[in-house]
Amino acid sequence: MADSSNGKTLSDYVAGSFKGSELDGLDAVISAIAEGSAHVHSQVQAAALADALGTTGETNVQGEIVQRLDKSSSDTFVDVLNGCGRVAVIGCEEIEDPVIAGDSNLHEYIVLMDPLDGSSNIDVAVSIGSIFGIWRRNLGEEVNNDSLLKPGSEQIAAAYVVYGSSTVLVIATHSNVQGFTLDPETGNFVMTHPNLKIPDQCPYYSTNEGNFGNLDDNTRQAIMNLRNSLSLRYVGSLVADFHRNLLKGGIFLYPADKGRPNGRLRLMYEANPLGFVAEQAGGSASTGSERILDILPKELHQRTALIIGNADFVGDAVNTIGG
Ligand code: AHM
Ligand code: MG
Repeated sequence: MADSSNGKTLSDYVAGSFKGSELDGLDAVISAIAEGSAHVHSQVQAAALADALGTTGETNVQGEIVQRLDKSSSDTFVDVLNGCGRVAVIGCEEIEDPVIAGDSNLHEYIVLMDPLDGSSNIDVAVSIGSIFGIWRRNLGEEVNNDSLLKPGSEQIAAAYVVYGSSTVLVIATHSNVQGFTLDPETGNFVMTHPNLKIPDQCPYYSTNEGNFGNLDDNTRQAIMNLRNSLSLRYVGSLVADFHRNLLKGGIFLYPADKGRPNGRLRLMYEANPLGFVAEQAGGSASTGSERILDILPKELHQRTALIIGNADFVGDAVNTIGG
């Protein structure tokens, strides 16, 4: 449950948690993400007033239309992450190739990110978010375009931000998930959701029911099982759906379908980071046949099916999909 009495800021938390440990330097990476998130929060809040909604007229590497806020949030996070002096290489949904820092051989961290998740909701004042997976690299290894092709199980931290009715930043390290809310007056993130664990109860399922007709028989059965006992909640922004299910209990499914045999969501900067958060909070994440974090990635922008949330319900769905 949220405990707003704590009052600890994100700066207090990172300063006391990583310095001098094997995660030394992670404080700078997390602080950069927080700084960028506060900036993107302001961009999102003011977008309509600043005439910053709508598209750039470009399509990204996924073949999707780039929103202006997609581009500005990508630029913001690339700047702060490069500026923190700890990140060797960044992989980003909006950028085709990895961004390698000039002095990358000195930097220990790799960050993969979806800088603004929930593109279809950007222009309509519905919750959107940012997602980050963080890996540590071996300083002895050369940094190149393949340096970030590591399995999700090797993440040392993950984070996401929801720009919703409030702006919340959730950070996961091993067995440790902490939530912070942005105080827009001060620009500080304050700990409001300490020690998050996904609840045992599972009142919600989240899926795009419009895709039902394109699913195979077993996946349809898995969805029908959920329909019979749970309430449907689907925002259409992965971060927002995941966050609700983490706090209230639930399961999210974006399975493979006839038109998308590899699923719709991206492995490296959507499924892996949220899979890491889910597992640290006592939940789980699967493709329907394999643990998300065990996938050996082949390319930066690869897609995956994703079933994530309450471990028991994910397990039941996977069993039904597997037949
Ligand atoms: P995006 O990263 O371009 O925003 O796309 C990912 C989004 C997820 O946030 C969400 O879960 C999914 O796409 C919604 O897809 P659909 O509109 O097919 O239901
Ligand atoms: Mg996304």
